[in-house]
Amino acid sequence: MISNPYVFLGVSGSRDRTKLSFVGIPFDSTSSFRGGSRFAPINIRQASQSLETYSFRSASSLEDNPPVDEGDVSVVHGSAEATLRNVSAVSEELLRFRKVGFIGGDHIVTYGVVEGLVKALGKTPCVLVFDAHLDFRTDYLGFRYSHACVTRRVNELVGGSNVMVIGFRAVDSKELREAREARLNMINAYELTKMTLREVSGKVGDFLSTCENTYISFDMDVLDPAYAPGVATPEPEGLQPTFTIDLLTRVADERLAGFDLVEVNPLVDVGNVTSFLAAKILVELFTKLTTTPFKQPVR
Ligand SMILES: [Mn+2]
Repeated sequence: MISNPYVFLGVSGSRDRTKLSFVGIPFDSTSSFRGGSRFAPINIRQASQSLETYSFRSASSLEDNPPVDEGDVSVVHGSAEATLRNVSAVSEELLRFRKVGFIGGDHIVTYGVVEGLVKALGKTPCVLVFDAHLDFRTDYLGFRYSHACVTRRVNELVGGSNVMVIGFRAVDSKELREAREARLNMINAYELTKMTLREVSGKVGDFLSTCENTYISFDMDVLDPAYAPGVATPEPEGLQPTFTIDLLTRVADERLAGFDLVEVNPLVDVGNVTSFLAAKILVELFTKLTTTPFKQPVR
């Protein structure tokens, strides 16, 4: 692990008081369109310095119990395999005893986190993916460990009926067909934007109803590029922030072992708005988790 000049929210929490951690994964070697998400952990930390810690959703503040900023995973630029081994080791060790927000980095880092979680649990969690893309290709440009294949790889780890992807609107017809064949649970953006919050959370709740442990992977590009332009692969007609944060905080209950937020790219951002929104999402999610009774992952 590598420590940083900035920590999330400007102050790192006490390990005794809080079982929440913040971990950066500054790796973007599989980005195929516009690289730069390796700078997201430091930028989101910096943006967070100016945010307040009170959440009206949770009627609570992170002020007294901010997450412990563990620093960044040592990454190996150019090697997804070597980086994922490090991510998996950190994830396995931390997720046994703590709930962790992992901040990418490009989306492939999710594979390492989920692999570590499966080892920590000794069984498979349910994985809820927010993403503009299905990321269900067998390989992309010849690489299996690419951001464009991550949901396929996660599906191989935990099984299709244990994965739900919501908010997607960018697919090719072959990957859509294969996702259906793999029994992936899906709510695309076109369906989702016509549903009420109650309808969507009901559908997600049904999917999670049989799960002992859950994990959320949040790709920032699920949001509309008007709100989150600083991402590696923007896709128009996305979700709105308030609706999305309401949904996220509703489904993040005591079963949530950990989550990630990936694909913020400060190099193509506009006035840092994407990093500010990412930091806000983290404040809301972490606050929700501090107001939820802590439950050790079920092994
Ligand atoms: Mn994506």
